[in-house]
Amino acid sequence: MKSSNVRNFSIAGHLGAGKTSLCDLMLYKAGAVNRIGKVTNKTSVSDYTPEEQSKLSSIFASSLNCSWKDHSFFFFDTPGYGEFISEPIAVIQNSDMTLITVDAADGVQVGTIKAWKIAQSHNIPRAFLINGLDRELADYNKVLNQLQDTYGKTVCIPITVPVGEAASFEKVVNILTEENIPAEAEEYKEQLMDTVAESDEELMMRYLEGEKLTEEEISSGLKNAIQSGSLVPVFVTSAEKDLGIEELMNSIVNLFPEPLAKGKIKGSDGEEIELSEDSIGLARVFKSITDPFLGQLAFFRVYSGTFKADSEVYNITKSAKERFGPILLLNGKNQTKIEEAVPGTFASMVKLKNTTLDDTLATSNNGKELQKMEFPKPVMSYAITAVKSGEEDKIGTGLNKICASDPTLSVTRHPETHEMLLSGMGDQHLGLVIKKLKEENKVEVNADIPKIPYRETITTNGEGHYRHKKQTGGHGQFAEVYLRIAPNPEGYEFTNEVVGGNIPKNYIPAVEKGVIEAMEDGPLAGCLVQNMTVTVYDGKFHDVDSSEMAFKIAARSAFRDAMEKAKPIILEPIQKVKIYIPDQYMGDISGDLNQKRGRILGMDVEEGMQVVNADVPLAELSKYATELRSITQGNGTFEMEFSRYEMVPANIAKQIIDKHKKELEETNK
Ligand SMILES: Nc1nc2c(ncn2[C@@H]2O[C@H](COP(=O)(O)OP(=O)(O)OP(=O)(O)O)[C@@H](O)[C@H]2O)c(=O)[nH]1
Ligand SMILES: [Mg+2]
Repeated sequence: MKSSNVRNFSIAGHLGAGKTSLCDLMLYKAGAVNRIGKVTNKTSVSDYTPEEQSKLSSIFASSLNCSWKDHSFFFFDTPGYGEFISEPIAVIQNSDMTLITVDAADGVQVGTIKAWKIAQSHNIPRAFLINGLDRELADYNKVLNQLQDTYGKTVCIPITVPVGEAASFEKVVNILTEENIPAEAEEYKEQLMDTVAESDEELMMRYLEGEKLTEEEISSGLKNAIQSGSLVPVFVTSAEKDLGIEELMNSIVNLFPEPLAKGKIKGSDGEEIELSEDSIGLARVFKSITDPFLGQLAFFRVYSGTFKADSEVYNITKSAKERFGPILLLNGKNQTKIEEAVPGTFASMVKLKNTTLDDTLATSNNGKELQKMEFPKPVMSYAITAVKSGEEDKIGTGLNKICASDPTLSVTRHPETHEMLLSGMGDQHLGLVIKKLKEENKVEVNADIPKIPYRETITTNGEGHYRHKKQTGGHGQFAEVYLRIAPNPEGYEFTNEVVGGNIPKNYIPAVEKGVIEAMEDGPLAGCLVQNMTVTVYDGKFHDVDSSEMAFKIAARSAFRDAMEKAKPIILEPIQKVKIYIPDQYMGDISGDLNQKRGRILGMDVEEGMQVVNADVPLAELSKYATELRSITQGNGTFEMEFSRYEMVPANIAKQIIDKHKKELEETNK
């Protein structure tokens, strides 16, 4: 197999646009399967997991391959559902081309825009596929215009077009190769020929002189423009009526980039690495799953050189040797073995000992590490607890194992609330993790809304004093501390202004320790106290009875005394939120943000979508992934990150304080 005969691509786009149906048809046309798999009757090669079959929708990216006209296609079908975004992100970043599938009735949707953004931000060339030509409400021209309005009239140009009456298209033709093309396609053909001519002066002369260019000349003239993103070819199909599939597959051969076309890739040190067929083998592990039959399965994309089955390879990231067994090509869950993998191959390997997601594999230990992949931050968390005590460790280990294969998942122990947090992209994403955790580990867990890590601070200066004195049996305990606290927007600072040795120097660290301990358990609601300068300025000690412990105790109480006088308040985390929604939901979204005590900072239009930037308290966002989905019927997404702490309004502060009091009473009972 030669790399120039490989076509590597990803299929992405909005939920239900027909990606998986298209994949099943391509596999059938290419003879990779004997029967057409169908999502709706649970026979799809790509949607093969029980979860996908019960949802009738993709959840995981699936590896697929077939041969077409002496070319090997390596491609991945990805889910359109927004919460499983890590799947298309990992795949798109590692493909040579992204085919963005758009529904012929619904047009550009949030999943379309996401797929475009991911590909564009990684300089991955793009093509559009308008699928569902047969749908009752399909409007090819409207969707084409919408793509052109959004991404450029001279950028998105059809290569294949439907022929016939709008309501009953009977075929799809390639406007570059077919003689009889619809009148309106002539204009596109001219635009394409101009692009071809621009790519090469000699071609330009011959074209201007009226000479007919060969299909090969035309496609090589278009490939550069596609590679650079200045041309985004638009195809059209009906996966239901089997229209335009072969035309699309022919264009994949003729127009999609060759794996080595871009010539280089970024290394982890930011330097470019040259790619070639015969240099050191380099591959990135971009997906890793635990298969019930095969065990740990690492999917990798070969960038350079050739990997051979049953050979020694190096994990550059981990500086470790690995042993390759047979190289597997997967079609969904069906595997075939190959002897070697050339640039552009999507292949997989079982039982690698030291390899995890995003590692670079090489055929020599001189290989350079590839740049790390990028993923969005989680937007929703659950606090996970064990139903049966004693199972905490098992749960932690199980969750860590699941999270290792999905970069948009994380398990952390919150340093302030001490809860075990499972974070991800939404309730369905997290629900799937919990289901898997229960099944694989036979444990029972509770998943609750996490506690908000409120904080406390002061609004004015305060003075505190405490004299700790105890006489018990032998020698007693004695320490006395005077301190001042003052608001400090910069953070925490501790200063010592004790003179005359009233508190000897060696006890000052104990005083600070007492203060820090007290700051971890604020007086209002037991939260972390922040933003103040604490100054110890006087005290008393006793030769025999003073000790570090005594000074710690005195400092803790002196600090509490000062806090009471310094008008303490509760602070809450405020998140910076960016929401993407279609225009028609603007009213509902801003109304909802208002109710959530949010502040809209600005609105923008990006690629035909409304973008709302707002500051919203974290306490109001614990279910936002779910709420946004229901407000927009799945057509909105959002990102968020921590911005700062702000004062909680009085009525809410009261609720927090009362709740804390109750909890204290409960534990003291
Ligand atoms: N009428 C019509 N229906 C189609 C076409 N393509 C797919 N469908 C149907 O649309 C539904 C969704 O198709 P899928 O192929 O699962 O769509 P998808 O893009 O893979 O969806 P996700 O994986 O959930 O993002 C299925 O019921 C398909 O049978 C088409 O061209 N015409
Ligand atoms: Mg699908």
